[in-house]
Amino acid sequence: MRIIAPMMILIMMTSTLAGCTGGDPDGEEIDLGISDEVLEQLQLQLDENLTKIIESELLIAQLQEQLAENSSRINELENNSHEHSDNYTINEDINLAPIIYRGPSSGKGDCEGCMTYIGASAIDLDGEVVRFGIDVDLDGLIDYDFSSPLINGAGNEITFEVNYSLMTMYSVEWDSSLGNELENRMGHDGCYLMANIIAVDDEGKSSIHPEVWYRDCE
Ligand SMILES: [Ca+2]
Ligand SMILES: [Ca+2]
Repeated sequence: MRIIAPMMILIMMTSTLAGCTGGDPDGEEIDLGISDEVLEQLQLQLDENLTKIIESELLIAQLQEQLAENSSRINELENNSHEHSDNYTINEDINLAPIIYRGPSSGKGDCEGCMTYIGASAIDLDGEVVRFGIDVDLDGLIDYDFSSPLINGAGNEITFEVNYSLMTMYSVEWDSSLGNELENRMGHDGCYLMANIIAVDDEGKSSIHPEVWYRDCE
């Protein structure tokens, strides 16, 4: 408000001068040597400055309004930012389930040795797979863990270091030769066996890969 101080001086000066030239209490005019021309100039300057003051006050009011609006917008953005950071924190806490990859092998059983062969692998993007195997009674729990060694049909054993993240052929001592018969379906009969391949991560979260194998029930 730098304008206001000089303006007050101008107002005071003008009032004083007006009083001085306007006359004293006795009604006699006192000539202070200030011409009407000078007074007129001062009056013009005063009017001009008053106009500037009014304009400045209007500008200040507009700026204050803008400031309040900006502050409100800043608060809103800060709140949104906190909300997003909260969401990010929540997302960080979500544990991803393992991903199961099915290998090219079939799950065909070999009932002479009652072995089943399954090619599979599993990875956990934010941890590690601690259990990997097959659920044959469909209760969501592993009944046979995938492990070393691989036992072939002749009973020979191949020992290997188990690494669930690598595609590996596993042998399981489970007779998967029998399935459930689907009959009288207008030629769409068949014999099928269902099983679940399950991977469990280090936080206990599991993934289930459903399998349907065609079998010969005869
Ligand atoms: Ca995980
Ligand atoms: Ca089970």
